[in-house]
Amino acid sequence: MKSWNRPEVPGLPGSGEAPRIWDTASRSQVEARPHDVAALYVCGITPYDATHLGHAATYLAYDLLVRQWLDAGYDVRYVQNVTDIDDPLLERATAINVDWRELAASQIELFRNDMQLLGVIPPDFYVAVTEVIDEVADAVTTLLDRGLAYRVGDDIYFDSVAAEAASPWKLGDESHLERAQMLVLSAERGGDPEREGKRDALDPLLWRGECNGDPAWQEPIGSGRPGWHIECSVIAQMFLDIPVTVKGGGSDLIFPHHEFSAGHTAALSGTPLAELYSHTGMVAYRGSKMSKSLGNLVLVSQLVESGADPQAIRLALLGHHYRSNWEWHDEELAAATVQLAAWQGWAADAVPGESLLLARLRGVLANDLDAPGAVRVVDAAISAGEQATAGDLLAIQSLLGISLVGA
Ligand code: 5CA
Ligand code: ZN
Repeated sequence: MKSWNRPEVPGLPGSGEAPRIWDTASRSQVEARPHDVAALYVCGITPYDATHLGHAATYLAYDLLVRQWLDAGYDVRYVQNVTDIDDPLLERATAINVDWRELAASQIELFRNDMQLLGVIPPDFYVAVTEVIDEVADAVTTLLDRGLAYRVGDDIYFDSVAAEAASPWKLGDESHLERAQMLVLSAERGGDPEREGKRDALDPLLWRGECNGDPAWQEPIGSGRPGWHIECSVIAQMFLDIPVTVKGGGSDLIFPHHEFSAGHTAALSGTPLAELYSHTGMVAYRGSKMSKSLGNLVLVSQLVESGADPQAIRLALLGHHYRSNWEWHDEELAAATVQLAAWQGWAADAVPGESLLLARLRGVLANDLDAPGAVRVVDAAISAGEQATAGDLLAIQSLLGISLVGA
């Protein structure tokens, strides 16, 4: 599928370092040092109610990671999926009486526009699940053949216990959750621990047999559609060498989604999915996590329509560390607009010359993508009366994605 236009990312003098990123699995900061190409897989949207500021903050985090890798001289291969067939999308389409394909297409287009406005680096491969149904069905066949999947009625489930015995994967290695917590989260996040006939309550669905007139694809394993975790496992393996350097997404995906995507991948390939599992914090609004199901959304497109400068939205988001859980307040946009104007005023007087800020920016960003620290570096230079240089503006554009050149 087409993604969106790439922002200009100027090359900078010298080179930065591979960043140290928090790894959920090892519970430590790990240098995200690619062996050859930096391979990044980030879980994409389920296309309805896009693009809220929580989505934007998550994709901005991985945009910063890509910028760090580019600055360190690595080639990057970035893959993002779109969950364009899943229960919540179908439910919404039914509720508003729109064809699910139309709903998905319009929301994906909105997301592309928003990402482009925010200057987010696009994935090299932007892949919808509906583009890879045959490959998902093949993977499910392989798991069935290996005795790592089983049927319950027309549905097919992953046999977690058998997969643990047959692969390097262990349930809980990534999330470190107790089984009781896993059962609760599974029920909350699309799983069905109560379903009769499963070998283990946590076993996730790989293939949903056709039911209730829902969309279905005719495949040798039966007519149906993919489960959730298998899509990211299959797309990652199709487009990237496994293990990928970083697998990313919001912290609401740690369990069950990322844990089981890793399980499916290990069961299919014998190899762990990723070297490093990275997760972003959750953005809240009016007291709760911003989410489609609660409806407490602030959409990028609405802010832009009401006159916000997308660069001010970006700057507001950069002011929060990607791993923190934080709450959006309406005043943040006004504050970031003032801040952006101060940066632009400083930039307007730039003189030719190298960047005096570059080393400082590289230093803070290499430390787990500390964007708030990088923003403070610029603010401090401005308050200290440091003269802007052309090099500073390029450094800010390249590493933070805020373009002050010609502002
Ligand atoms: N399609 C699946 C992933 S395969 C999905 O979770 N889609 S989503 O539309 O619900 O979320 C898209 C991305 O935004 C995910 O990485 C998710 O973790 C992240 N996300 C969702 N809500 C928030 C939030 N309030 N704050 C930060 N990130 C969020
Ligand atoms: Zn995913």
